Amino acid sequence: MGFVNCEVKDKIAVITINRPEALNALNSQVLDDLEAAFDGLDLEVVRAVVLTGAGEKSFVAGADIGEMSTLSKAEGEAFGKKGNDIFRKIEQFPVPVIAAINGFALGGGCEISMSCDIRICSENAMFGQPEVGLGITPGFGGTQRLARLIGAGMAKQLIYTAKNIKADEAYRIGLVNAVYPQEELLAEAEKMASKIAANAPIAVRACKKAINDGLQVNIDDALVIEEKLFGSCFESYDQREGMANFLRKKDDPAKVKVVDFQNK
Ligand code: CO8
Repeated sequence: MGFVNCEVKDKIAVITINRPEALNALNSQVLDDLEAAFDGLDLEVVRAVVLTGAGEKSFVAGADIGEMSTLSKAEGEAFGKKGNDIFRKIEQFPVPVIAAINGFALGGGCEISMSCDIRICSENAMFGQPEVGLGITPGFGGTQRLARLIGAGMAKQLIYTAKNIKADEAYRIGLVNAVYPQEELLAEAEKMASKIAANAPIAVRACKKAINDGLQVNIDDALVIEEKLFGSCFESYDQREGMANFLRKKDDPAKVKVVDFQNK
């Protein structure tokens, strides 16, 4: 599909932004292709998604500066909304999305990674919000998600100075969960995705929703959200079988097996 490749194997989808000649910069077509790739996933099958960029140099080097350079105010706002809508779709995607950041994650590249559930990166990764140096704001969610992820003080420093940071600094401030050699990154992302995919899918989805929705409200309302999602797991095959397996194990350790969760 155009600028985005999607491969599904063993319950995991790997979505690759594929515009390496422009360091995978996000133009309107890339954004459309990305949305189509997520929309096209069969959630009866896919239990986790890995999002990465083509090549060894860049994850995503930002929104396409050429395309943005002549926009009017109204067009700029519309372009910001287009990115925000798609990134929000990724953030709210029913199954977890892991960003495997294999190089530059600048501007919209850092922002798309922040709409994913988990970020891991290669040693050559570089993060930053260079927008104020271009005369704009981080308009694909950067002013909101960076502060929520790493705290307002550090987010303001990165955004106001437009200074790029390397992988080790991104790890230190909690922007990424782990740093790997470039050649190991995708395998590590797929390994993590497989681990997620082996757990009860209804429960994993409920956890994502509980964390995301709960963070938007006060703690009392958040705990009600948690209670409802906790309750929603019961009477499922996966809950019955997951717990029965534990009880069988107590009864007779030889009876332990890996539960084949069914998503039902
Ligand atoms: N947009 C368009 N093209 C790009 C972009 C980009 N963001 N980044 C790289 N490219 C292109 C280059 O133009 C070049 O193309 P060509 O070969 O045709 O000249 C090709 O990719 C390779 O790039 P370089 O030759 O520059 O590669 P270097 O290794 O020398 O440099 C850098 C790599 C440091 C990553 C450099 O390319 C760079 O600084 N890129 C721009 C990074 C940036 O500023 N990103 C933020 C963009 S703004 C943004 O993302 C806003 C998001 C919010 C939007 C809100 C909407 C209103």
